[in-house]
Amino acid sequence: MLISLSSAQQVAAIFKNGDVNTYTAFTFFIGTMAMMAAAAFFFMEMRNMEDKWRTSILVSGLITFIAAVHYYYMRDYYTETKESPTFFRYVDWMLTVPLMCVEFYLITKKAGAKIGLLWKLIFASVVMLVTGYFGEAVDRDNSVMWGVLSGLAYFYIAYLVWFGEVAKLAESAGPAVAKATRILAWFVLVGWAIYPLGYILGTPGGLFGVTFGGEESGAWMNVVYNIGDAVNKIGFGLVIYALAKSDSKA
Ligand SMILES: *C/C=C(C)/C=C/C=C(C)/C=C/C1=C(C)CCCC1(C)C
Repeated sequence: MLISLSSAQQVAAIFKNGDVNTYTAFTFFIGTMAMMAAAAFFFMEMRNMEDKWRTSILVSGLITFIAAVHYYYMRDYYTETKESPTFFRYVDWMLTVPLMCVEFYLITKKAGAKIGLLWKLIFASVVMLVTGYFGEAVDRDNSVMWGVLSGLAYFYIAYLVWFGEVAKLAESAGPAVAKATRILAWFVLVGWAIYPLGYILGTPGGLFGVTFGGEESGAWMNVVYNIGDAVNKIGFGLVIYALAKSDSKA
């Protein structure tokens, strides 16, 4: 059964005693539902689009569907153990972030994007996530170094979509694609920056050991990541959806 009784009880409990555990469980729960709804929406809307946009909408659906499944497991893991579901989190990201790179490739392909660009984006995202995983789960003592390495790969992706090949191709692909790409570039710069914030909060001594709501900052890491995922996965998909829809009408 997808929605266990305990989830419903947890949701009810949140409004009674809002501590970090209940907020975390709540955002996992809401995250699962939101990702499921978004996936259903994108899959259903596929057939209302012109052929050339169907793959892009399919990829938006896959990103949110994969996230929904991982959120289901992460919520379970978290409520059972009260520990960060780091492994599921990174498996999710390893699947969904490269798919976001595929989105950039697909919308600039019409302007001549080569497969090499896709591999560059995917390679950078894998470096970003593997180094992040090392800092969070394997070699925690050196989390600052791993975080910096991960950040370099992140800036490279941001560079490609703001000023590099992606930006240039999008400019020559017409105003609709150029505009959508600029919005997606903002997602990468601002939306994706939520994650290093979560990482810094979750790193021992991160943010100089500040506390929120009586908890050490690290306790809030999953809330921050869950907000980031909702903004980025659903928002990203909706930008692609709006682009495909306006172009399918025109
Ligand atoms: C749907 C999931 C997305 C868009 C995940 C994106 C994740 C990042 C941009 C993570 C970036 C990180 C850094 C830039 C430094 C610290 C380690 C990470 C992995 C949290």
